[in-house]
Amino acid sequence: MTADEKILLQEQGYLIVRGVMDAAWLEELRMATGRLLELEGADAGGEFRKEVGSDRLANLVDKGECFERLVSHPMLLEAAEAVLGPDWKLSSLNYRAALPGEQSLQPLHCDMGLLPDSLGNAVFNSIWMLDDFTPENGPTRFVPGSHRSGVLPSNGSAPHPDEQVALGFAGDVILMNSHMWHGGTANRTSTPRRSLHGFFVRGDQPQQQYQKRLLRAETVAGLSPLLRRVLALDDERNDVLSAVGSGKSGFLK
Ligand SMILES: O=C(O)CCC(=O)C(=O)O
Repeated sequence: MTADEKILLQEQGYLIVRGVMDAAWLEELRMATGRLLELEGADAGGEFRKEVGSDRLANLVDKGECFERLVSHPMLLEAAEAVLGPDWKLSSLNYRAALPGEQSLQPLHCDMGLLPDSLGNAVFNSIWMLDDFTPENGPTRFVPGSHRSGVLPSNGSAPHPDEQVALGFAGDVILMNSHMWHGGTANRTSTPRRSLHGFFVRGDQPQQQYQKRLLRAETVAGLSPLLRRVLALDDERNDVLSAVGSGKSGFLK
């Protein structure tokens, strides 16, 4: 990331990076998520939560090498550090597809319902576009600068006068300070709008999905030192945090 990109992320709260996933990786991610949706059926997303009007998958680091590659992407880690400082960790990797037919807006929210505190920012998110995000197919909406407002959105279900939508092409990635108010919109097309959410928190916060408990032994055995660091597997704070509140979330993520 350039210094200007980091400043944009800091100031407006988000940045859209073009063409991060090439055609082969995109296809791999689409195939893998499609297979998992079929395989998991009604249980899909169950390690976290289900949401009316969307397909969800959770705990994806445990479900394929293409996902491990995503959460350890150097640009992603640099952006997480730019927002959270050096004490960051993966909170979860989930899939979300806005489905045709659901007309309501997902409420605007800050991830985990958190405001920045005396230690700074606590949440960072990235949205990986597996399809083009168009005005019609349920692109993410957000209120630029709201991460510096010091308050949570009060009527998140309504459109906000200052909201914008993140448009882009399959392969692009939205990086965001997820104290910035954001949410999903309605998909008015006939096909799902697919994405992956790589969500990070500051080290003193619980992981949404406690990786040490959720990952199978065979997954853990194959992890590189970098991935162990990303997942904070050797960080003992997680054992305590998970006992008091893993999965805590003000809204979704
Ligand atoms: O998929 C999107 O456009 C955003 C979804 C979101 O913010 C969430 O599920 O918490």
